[in-house]
Amino acid sequence: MDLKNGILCFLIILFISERCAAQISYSVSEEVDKGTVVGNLAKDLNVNVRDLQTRNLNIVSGNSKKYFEANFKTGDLYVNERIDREELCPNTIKCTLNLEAILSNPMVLRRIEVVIVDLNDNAPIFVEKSFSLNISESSPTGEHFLLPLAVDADTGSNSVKTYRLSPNEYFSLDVQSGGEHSASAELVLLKALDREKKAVFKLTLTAVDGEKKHSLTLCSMLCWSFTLIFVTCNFSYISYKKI
Ligand SMILES: [Ca+2]
Ligand SMILES: [Ca+2]
Ligand SMILES: [Ca+2]
Repeated sequence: MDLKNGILCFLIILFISERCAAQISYSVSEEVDKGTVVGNLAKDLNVNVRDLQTRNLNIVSGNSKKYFEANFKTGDLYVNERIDREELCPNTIKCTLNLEAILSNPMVLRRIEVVIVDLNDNAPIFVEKSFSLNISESSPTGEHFLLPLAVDADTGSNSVKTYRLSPNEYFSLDVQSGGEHSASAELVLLKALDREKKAVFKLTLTAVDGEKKHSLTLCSMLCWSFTLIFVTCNFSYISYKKI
């Protein structure tokens, strides 16, 4: 590359980098009402509100849905479509929507990142359609038994945080908190079994998501549970019940 071409490349890169200045970052909760303001574009693009129209502000994204629109009277970027984090970013912890704001005369291009904040809007569910657990009456106390995991479409603290077992004197739960991941639980035998005294145990395992302060958590706790029937003989049975 000769000196002339090198200078030309440098000037082009300088021009592009000036036009593509720092990214604008916003965040908004999923499922908010249409019209919810995300941020003020006029302020963040550092232009007068009336210039947004005269300079043909265009908001571009790679999504088929137009999740955001600009209000040319106020300069606000607002929510234009329902945003469902679970539909947009299934099985991912961080969810972002990337946009570009383009102004003409002179041309300015700014990248906009909108972080979609998760709400606890999904209850944990047990995927297994049937489950049985046969326990020998000779099992020693303290023995652990694997239990089915519940799944929750939400993420982080809105996912499965713990499990609860209906009160009984023979079994307890050993719950492994998964930190950022979903919790898991094992059944622990507390007391020696005697098939002649009691052959079937009906216990309810409940998956709990989020934190108690969220009203939706209460719904998750009450809405989903299933009944396990433990047997000490060959008979086994399970039924789901919606409380
Ligand atoms: Ca959702
Ligand atoms: Ca959610
Ligand atoms: Ca949840």
